Amino acid sequence: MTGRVRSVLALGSNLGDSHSTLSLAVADLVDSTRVRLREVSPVVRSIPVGGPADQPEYLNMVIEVETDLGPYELLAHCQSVEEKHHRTRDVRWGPRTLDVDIITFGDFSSDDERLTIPHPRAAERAFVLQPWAWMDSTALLHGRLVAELVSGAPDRTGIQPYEGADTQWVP
Ligand code: A4P
Ligand code: MG
Repeated sequence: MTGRVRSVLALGSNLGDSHSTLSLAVADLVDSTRVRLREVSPVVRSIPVGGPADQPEYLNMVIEVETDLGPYELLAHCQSVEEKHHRTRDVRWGPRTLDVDIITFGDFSSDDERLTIPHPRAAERAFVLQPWAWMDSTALLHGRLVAELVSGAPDRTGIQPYEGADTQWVP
């Protein structure tokens, strides 16, 4: 693959100071001449999907970057940023200080377990789709408008814009 490719990355956090973790992680992800930031979504609060009961709510966001890294190099870069923010992998879908997933990578598609592109669960997850649609109302996933996919996502009612740590939210 040559040239620069646009890629959408999804970030999530539900442990620690999630808002500052997300801000620092965006800065770390684009702190490279090889990964440029193009767009940033609003941060949303979201009800946990799957995983252990009683885990805290998440903050989620997406960004669009432009990169000349290959897809596996970008995955390694995302994982190094997760490590930097003390991500440990204990429980699948369990609480985490930082999760960074590659949602799309240009037109590239792959069903490799190590890197599945587009991300296999993104099309049904409002915590990815809603911030993405707010960032880019024309975005497409699997040939469908992301803004329309949101309305079919089971967790869509569990999403709201993040307006600061002190705001009350009764979903
Ligand atoms: N991997 C394969 N494809 C990709 C990809 N496109 N991007 C592999 C990133 N990684 C990919 O990921 C496990 C393995 O997936 C990696 O080794 C990589 O090679 P992980 O990050 O170690 O584990 P995980 O995140 O616990 O698993 P997974 O399957 O990525 O979980 P999901 O599907 O990302 O779900 N609810 C709310 N409200 N907000 C959230 O952010 N996140 C999850 C995690 C569940 N519920 C949530 C949220
Ligand atoms: Mg992940």
